Amino acid sequence: MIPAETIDALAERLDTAQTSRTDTPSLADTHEFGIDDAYAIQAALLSRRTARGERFTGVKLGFTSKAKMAQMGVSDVIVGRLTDAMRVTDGGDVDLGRFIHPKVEPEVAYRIGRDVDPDDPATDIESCVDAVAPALEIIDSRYRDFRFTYGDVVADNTSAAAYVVGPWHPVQSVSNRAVRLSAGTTVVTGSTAAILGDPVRALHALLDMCRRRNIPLRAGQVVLAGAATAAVPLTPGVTACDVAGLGTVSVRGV
Ligand code: OOG
Repeated sequence: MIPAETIDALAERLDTAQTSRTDTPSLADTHEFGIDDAYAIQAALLSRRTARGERFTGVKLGFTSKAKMAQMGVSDVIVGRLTDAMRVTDGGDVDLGRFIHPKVEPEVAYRIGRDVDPDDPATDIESCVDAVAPALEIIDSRYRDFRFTYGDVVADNTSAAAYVVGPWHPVQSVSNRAVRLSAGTTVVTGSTAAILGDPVRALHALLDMCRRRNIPLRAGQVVLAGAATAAVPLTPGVTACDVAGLGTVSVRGV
């Protein structure tokens, strides 16, 4: 592991990049660190935010698509944390000035219905989830030009920046549902099958990550299961995501 003061210094660098909306070069350009260090930097970064009064509202998974894993040369998902400062109301406005170079991804969200004990081997993650919804995730890498290594992106809270959750539905299978993202004149279509083959697999991958990375999951928290298409730039105007059978979630960039 790299020294604790280096962990803190790198967390501060990422925090400042976000709060000042100024990108920063890849940490890996100047530092050698492993994936455990990267999660320690992420935890230090989130501690700075909770010290400022932000509350955890959930978690997100990344690299859940084969294309993204192949692009990054990894075979594992990544996990980041969501806070109340990142939550945007369905149909609400989001100030684009908050971000450096935001992109948006269509997703599926699950709601945790009761606290999850990751250390209990008998935990059945599917039975801990009570609702499912269409969602949008806004990603905004703090790194220049979205250029990062696997460790970099984990340290940077997996590029998480904001999220919007649409109408909740009783939990059900959402495998192979058509997904449509419209952002200004850009329309992309895909399927929930892009999320590890079936978004329910994201829940199992998440439980495994929570065990390995000591991340608690509490009743009421949200799980963003991963992107159903490639990310597109978030631009002024309405961006909407429709997931067949779950309806639409939208946000207006201003
Ligand atoms: C990293 C985060 C990607 C996903 O769904 O794979 C992500 C990035 O591309 O900035 O959230």
